[in-house]
Amino acid sequence: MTVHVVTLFPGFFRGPLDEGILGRAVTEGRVRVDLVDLRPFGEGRHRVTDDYPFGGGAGMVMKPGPVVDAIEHVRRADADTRVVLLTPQGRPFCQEVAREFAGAGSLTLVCGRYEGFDERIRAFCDDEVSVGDYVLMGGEAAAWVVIEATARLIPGVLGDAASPEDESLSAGLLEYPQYTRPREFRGLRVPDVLLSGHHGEIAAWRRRQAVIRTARRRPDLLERADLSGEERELARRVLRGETVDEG
Ligand code: 6GU
Repeated sequence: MTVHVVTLFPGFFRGPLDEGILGRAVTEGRVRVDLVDLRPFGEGRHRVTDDYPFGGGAGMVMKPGPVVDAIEHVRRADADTRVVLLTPQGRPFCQEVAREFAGAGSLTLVCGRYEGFDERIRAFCDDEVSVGDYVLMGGEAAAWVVIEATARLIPGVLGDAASPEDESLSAGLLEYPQYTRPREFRGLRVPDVLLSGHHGEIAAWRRRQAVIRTARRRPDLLERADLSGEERELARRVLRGETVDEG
């Protein structure tokens, strides 16, 4: 897949792109990241990209001209790219949106700095996403989150053995507890079932733990989770604060 990133800070992405799994995916040609510096699209001798808000108020606003010129520059080279504005006002980015983006072939992530974008920029984008209900100083860190979550779903990026979508996550649940050696650490033991070698029992224990953990920590996820009747009842009991068999 190709990801174009429109940004005033292309250097933000260079270090992380040279490292780790994403770096390898880029080297192997599975992911192409095209950093588009917004500065040359700025206006006047100083290549200005922001200005004072009409009507007054604190902070600066991204000017429409430079941002839309940069978007059109990308679209001329890659007509089918999906242009996504990064803004706390966008639709919440989640695993489902990452899946959608991974299937898109080409994405253009538009990062802003300052207090916001001129409203007219929105008409030139296909989508808007937010990575959470907090305010960042700019869209770059949000763009990196989108790139990470999306790229790992591209076939081959995680290597052949790893499956990018864990079963519990794709069912809309939190991950079950994981353990590795040693069997006992400072008096804390690994649950016996995981040492039993009974794959059916292990799978059942993990699924049950995922349901219990989701009910305790993220009850908001339960509504959309893919649960059996029995699992729904287990979740309801956890929510009511009843003691349940943890297996
Ligand atoms: Cl996408 N951008 C900025 N600037 N802040 C955010 C965000 C995006 N998502 C959450 N906070």
